[in-house]
Amino acid sequence: MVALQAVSGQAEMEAALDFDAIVIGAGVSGLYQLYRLRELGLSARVFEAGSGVGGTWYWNRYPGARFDSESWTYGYSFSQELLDEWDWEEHFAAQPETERYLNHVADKFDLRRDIQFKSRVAAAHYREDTRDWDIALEGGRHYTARFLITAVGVLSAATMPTIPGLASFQGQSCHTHYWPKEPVRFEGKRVAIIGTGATGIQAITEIAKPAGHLTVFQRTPQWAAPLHNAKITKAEMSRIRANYPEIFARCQETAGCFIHAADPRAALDVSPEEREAFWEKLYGEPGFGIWMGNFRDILTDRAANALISDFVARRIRQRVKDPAVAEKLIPKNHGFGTRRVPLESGYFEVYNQPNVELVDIKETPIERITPAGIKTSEREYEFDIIIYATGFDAITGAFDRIDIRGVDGVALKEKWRDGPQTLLGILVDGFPNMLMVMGPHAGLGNFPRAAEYSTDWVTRLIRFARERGLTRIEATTAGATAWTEHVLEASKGLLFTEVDSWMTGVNRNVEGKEVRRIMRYSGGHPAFRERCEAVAADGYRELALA
Ligand code: NA7
Repeated sequence: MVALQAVSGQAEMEAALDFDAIVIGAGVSGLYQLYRLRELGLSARVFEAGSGVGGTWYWNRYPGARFDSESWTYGYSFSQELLDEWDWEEHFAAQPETERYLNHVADKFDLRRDIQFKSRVAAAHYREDTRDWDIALEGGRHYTARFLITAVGVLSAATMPTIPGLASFQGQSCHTHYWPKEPVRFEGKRVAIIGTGATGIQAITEIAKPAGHLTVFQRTPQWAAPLHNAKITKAEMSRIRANYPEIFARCQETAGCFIHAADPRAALDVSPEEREAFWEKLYGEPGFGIWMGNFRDILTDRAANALISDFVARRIRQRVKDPAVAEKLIPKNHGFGTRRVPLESGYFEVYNQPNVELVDIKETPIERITPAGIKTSEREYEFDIIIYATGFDAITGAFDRIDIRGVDGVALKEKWRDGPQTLLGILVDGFPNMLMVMGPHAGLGNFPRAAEYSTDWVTRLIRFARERGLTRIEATTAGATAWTEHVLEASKGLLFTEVDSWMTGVNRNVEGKEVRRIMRYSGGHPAFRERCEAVAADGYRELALA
């Protein structure tokens, strides 16, 4: 009797809400989360800042944008019908193909009717008396929901450099993330690009082809390696389709949910000849094998890391004709794989073209953007177009840009000032009923594989709560502390923690993001899932449920 009353009380509370759940973001994880919430019979609304679905694949339309995951490992695995009907065109699909795929998913599952486009969430405040979230859009409209689900992605808060004079430039300029839908014409144009991360490297390679003249402003060179992309033939697609169960099973076994798993040998276990032959093979193969399928110790052992770095440096020297330019393109301040390895399709050869110039801005720093172009400490350059490939306020940036407040009005941004604290990258103590799909301290890697798991875990938790008439789900402080400590422990000994990059949360264009932090779980996906399963199997004891 008591239980029945509790449930009917809950029904009244739900009726007063606009939605059972509000999801922020209609990208890879937001779309799938909506699908799962509908299956549970929940009323849900997705707020999406863009005018279409796709998140990363809606925004990043710059020339050359593509993922470095094998396409056939990137698609959703939850629907056999979808797997049966979708043919990937390339082994590593470019942005237009992935955007088409995500639109196909939205249409197939009729997702659009619950997505509100051009709706950027400005604030989300938890209300203890009603155990719900009050969500405000830019422009002022408010909505309420029991659950707030963030599906905001990890690289969605783009950052412009803090260079004086940015607004004074009279030509065209754009951050790669906000690339226009209309084609940009480069023929005969003097083009500048600032930034040589994974994005800059893709964009430079494509824009160098049509541009009249391209000047690349490089602050830090990268250990880029070949992608080896190719079209997928009909016969290959049939083989892939027949192998989907094995492909997805393989992705479940590897640390990063890719098909590539570390070789069990240490680099110094084998002879120099054997090592060289193995690295030649990896350098000639498609995808992230050279990073994730390499000897097990290249990312932990300094000597092994120095050897692979030397191998890749030699390849760069072979590919770039001017030895002085080649030296500028070889990283000196970090070893191979300690930052995200950009995969490229002819990037280094671009510098053999007569219309391409490399400016090392460590030697001659940019002083300001001028109405006509860019002034370095050495000279002034004139441009028609300036492209900013300057990256993102990664992982926590998208959260920081929303005024998220939990119990007693505590701001999430404040709570995470010295680094994220979460339970499983999904829950935060003090922020009841907020669930993060692919939040900080979750495992990164092949995004959709990890996002599907996170979404399913979140969905199971919501089902558990609703079946029991629970209206308040929160990580306990002990649970969040234990997970955060585990995340920090798992990153010990990994060389990437000694290097500034978006993976260690460093972005000097953003105040407060100057120091390195542990932003993601490095223990590998099998261990991550094991921990998540243990929490669920234990009746969610690391959560306070009411
Ligand atoms: P990244 O990898 O963060 O790269 C940003 C680039 O922009 C990098 O070369 C930076 O140099 C450069 N940068 C940033 N700010 C400045 C200023 N103020 N002046 C000069 N140069 C600057 O972002 P991406 O978009 O390339 O890639 C992000 C991820 O998206 C990628 O890893 C994929 O997973 C998808 P720095 O290295 O900091 O010296």
